[in-house]
Amino acid sequence: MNYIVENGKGILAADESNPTCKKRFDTISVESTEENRRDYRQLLFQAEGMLNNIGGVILFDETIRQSTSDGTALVDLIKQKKALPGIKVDKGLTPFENSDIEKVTQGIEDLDSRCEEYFKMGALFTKWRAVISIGNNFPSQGCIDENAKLLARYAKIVQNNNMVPIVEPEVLMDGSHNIQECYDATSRTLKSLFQNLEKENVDIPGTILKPNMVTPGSDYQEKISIETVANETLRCLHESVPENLPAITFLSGGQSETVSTEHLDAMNKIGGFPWKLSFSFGRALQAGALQTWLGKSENVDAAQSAFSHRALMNKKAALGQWSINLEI
Ligand code: 5MM
Repeated sequence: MNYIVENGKGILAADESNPTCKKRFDTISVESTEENRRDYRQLLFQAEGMLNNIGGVILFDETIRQSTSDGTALVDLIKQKKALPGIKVDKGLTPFENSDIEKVTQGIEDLDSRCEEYFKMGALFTKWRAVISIGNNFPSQGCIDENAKLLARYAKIVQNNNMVPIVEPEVLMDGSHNIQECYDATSRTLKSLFQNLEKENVDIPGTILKPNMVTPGSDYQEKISIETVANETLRCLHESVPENLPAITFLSGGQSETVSTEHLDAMNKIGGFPWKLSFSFGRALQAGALQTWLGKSENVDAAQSAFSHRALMNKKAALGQWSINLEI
């Protein structure tokens, strides 16, 4: 597991479910067919910047079974770049107790047998995403606790199957809430998560946390400084995350590519924490590559360069060595 985040390396989250992939492809007017999804993921996994910057890739069920047109398994492309293959094992969201807004994550019933299969297919780590929303009367403690309980049961099952679980409790950026409201929701979520992990006897040194950063909502009007987000995120983590957790790999959650990098870099420059602090970005690693690719084979090289650049920038940020001059 340490390998995944060694020397500033991080994780590429390429585990978009087919509906999410369609949303991303719609922005570049590319049809979300199985072949196009395969071609796009192949482009990413073959990019030069995978090497030394990306320690693990989270795949979706369809992708772990796919091969290139010349018959190379996509899992093998990842291994050729010295990264470890991982797999998203949750089955998406369903309403929490008939709520219109709050959600719980599905997929626990047959998780054990699916883990057995994924391990045989080469997966070495897994991911389960829970989603927490902020609004007038939520998140409710009931929804937080139910999601935390499921994350803990998931982590235990995965460890029993000899893989490393990534626990992802994502407090969404959607809304106009301020940074304090995000802090409170994140803090309650992390506290409940670690209480439940302990209750389930999950091995914390064998677990990775994938949290949101503590930011205001995406519709919040005031500008909040990079330093404030970095300080509030670290304060929140210090308050709730045990010291024997080895690694925290952030999601980007809708922040732009550069802002995600800047926040990660600012936290690593502050330092003073016991965990490795790195990235497990989806959109913040892929946005530029996707907009460059546009589904055209003649754009593959340029799209790979865009992705490789982002991967390197985030590695620098995970080491606290990023600066804006490197972006040019
Ligand atoms: C890449 O998207 C992942 C799967 O989401 P869906 O089940 O909704 O398709 C998602 O879990 C992702 O790994 C995280 O949200 C991190 O991605 P971002 O874009 O927030 O960095």
